[in-house]
Parts: sequence; structure tokens; C-alpha cells
Amino acid sequence: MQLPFFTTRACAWLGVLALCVLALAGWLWWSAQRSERHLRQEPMACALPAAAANAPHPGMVWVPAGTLALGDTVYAEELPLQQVEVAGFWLDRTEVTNDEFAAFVKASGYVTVAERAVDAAAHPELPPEMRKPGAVVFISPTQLSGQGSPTQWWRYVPGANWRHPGGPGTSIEGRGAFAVVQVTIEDAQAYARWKGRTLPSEAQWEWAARGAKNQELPDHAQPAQANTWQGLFPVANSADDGFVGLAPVGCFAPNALGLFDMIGNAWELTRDAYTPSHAVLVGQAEIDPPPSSARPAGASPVGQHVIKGGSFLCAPNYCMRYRAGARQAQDDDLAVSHLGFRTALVAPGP
Ligand SMILES: [Ca+2]
Repeated sequence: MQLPFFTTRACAWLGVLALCVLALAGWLWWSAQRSERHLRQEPMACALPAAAANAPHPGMVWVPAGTLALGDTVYAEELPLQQVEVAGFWLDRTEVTNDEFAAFVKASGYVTVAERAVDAAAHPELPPEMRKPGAVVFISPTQLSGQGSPTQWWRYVPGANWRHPGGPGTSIEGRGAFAVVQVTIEDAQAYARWKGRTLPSEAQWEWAARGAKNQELPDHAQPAQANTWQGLFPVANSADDGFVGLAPVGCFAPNALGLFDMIGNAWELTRDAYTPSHAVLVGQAEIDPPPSSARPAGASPVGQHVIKGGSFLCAPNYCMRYRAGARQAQDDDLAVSHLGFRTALVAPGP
């Protein structure tokens, strides 16, 4: 018996579809296997150049004064470009590491925000599970559905904090040279105060990331010397840069000033409260805190700060924020597994 023509066509298309689904599943499996192999081979520390014996602030780099064209043109929050003067200052050459943060906690007894119960008054909408101490963890999904909501790869994990960045069962043992993550603005500022420093402002951070030079046309390409995401975010990470997730500090070439990982690896907190564009920067070098009118209606009542530099999760198909001019808002009371910081110091130059 001969099948009707439309049935034959339908069967053929179903066969092609099934083959495509099988090929996609096979590709995702192969990508996951390759990521696992990468993880086993990744270094636990990278050698940093020795600091000069007479360095006034060991571990910090002098960033000379200049005028910065703040911002970029890829996403709306980077506009409008603004001329901002930045005085010379010192900046940590790397992100603050787990070892450095552990020394602070040991000396001060400090307890991070992610280790405390969530303020129920600030978040009456949260279910009990999300009021437990914890933090947000990136978990690569095995499949995607719906409209690609970020809740498919970001999860609030009770028990996640800087000591257990991926949640209970994970630890920072042997990872002292990695950037500390799962810290909030309050945690980072407490560390900076303990060191007698501050966090950099957005303008200071961006000027330093540009190597204290203005580019006429900022480069928008995915950088080679930075820990970002290669492949199709968030399901396939080829880790061509050598790292699936977070890397130890200093594994990629520094910028012209000798600063490591300004782009990629971990997002970095600044001391500037977040505003949805640079428009309110006119005539101001820094905003801390911002004018209350600058906060958009419906924004989180707990406040937000500007984070810079992108992270190991930035990919061309999803988040091209591996650029000096890129910026993002971060809730003040939420720790995340791709967010760290470095400190700044205003003191005489070398
Ligand atoms: Ca990477």
C-alpha cells in the first residue's frame, strides 16, 4: 500500500527533526564532556610578577590622572558618553583573592551578607526558602525552555557564600588564589575599610581598565586575554581561553598599566550607586549616593551599585559586557557567584 503524499512528507520532516534533536543532544553532551576535561586540567594558581622591593603599596598599581570618555555605545545604560576627570590613584593589580579575604575575616570576625538571614522586611515577597542565608549560583542548564528566562541558569542556593561559592558541598580549599566571590557591596566596603582603602568609583575603574588612555573607537570584540565564555551561552562552554568558570587571578596578560583581569573573570563592585544611564553624571566626577530621582520606578528598594568588567559568563550571543565601558546593576544585598571586587587608594603617586 502506498502512503499518501502528505504522509510521506510529514514522515520525512519528522525524521529530519528527530535527527536534528539527536545531533543537538549529542553536541550538548560533547560540550559538557569537554568542559569537565577542562576543569580537571585548569591551574589552581598563576604566577604574578614580583613587586618592586621599594613599591610604596605592594600589590597595587599607580593609575595616572586623565580625562576619561566614560561609557560606550553597545547597550543603553552605557550612554551618553561623558567626559570625566580622574585624579591619579592606586588600584589593586588583581581582584581580591580568597586568601586575602580569609585574612580579613580571621582578623575581624566579619560575617558576610550571604551568611546572614535575609531581611524579611526588605523582601516580603520572598518564599521562606529564599530567606535562608545563601547566594545566587550559576548552574549551566542541560536544556532551555520558554523565553530564555535567566532563572533557568541562576538559582538562589541556601548555604552558598564566599566559603562555599557553589553552595553546600563546594569549598574554596586549594582555591586561595582565586578571586573571592559571593560578596556584596557591604562586604567589599568592609574589607576595603579594613585595608584603609575604598572601592574604586566607576570612573576610576573604567579609566584604569582603559590603561589610562582614551581610545577613539573602543574595541567591542570579545577579548582574547580575558576569562570570558566561548560557545553558546548558557548551554555550551568550549573554554577556549582555558577556563570553564572562575580562574585564579593573574592568568591572563595584564593591561598596559599592569592590571590583571580588569575584563572578565569576576565582575567587580564599584562604590557608585547605580543609575540607569550616564545622563546624571553631567558635571559630576562621581555619584555616591545618587540623586534619589535617578532611581527608576519599581527599582529594588534595597539599592543597587555599579559593577564593571564582565565575567567568565560573558559571551557574544548573550552579554557583550567584556568591555571597559560596559556596566551593570547589582542588588546591594545579593551575593552572586560571578561577582568580586578590588580596592583603590588615594595617596601620592610614585
Ligand atoms: Ca572562560
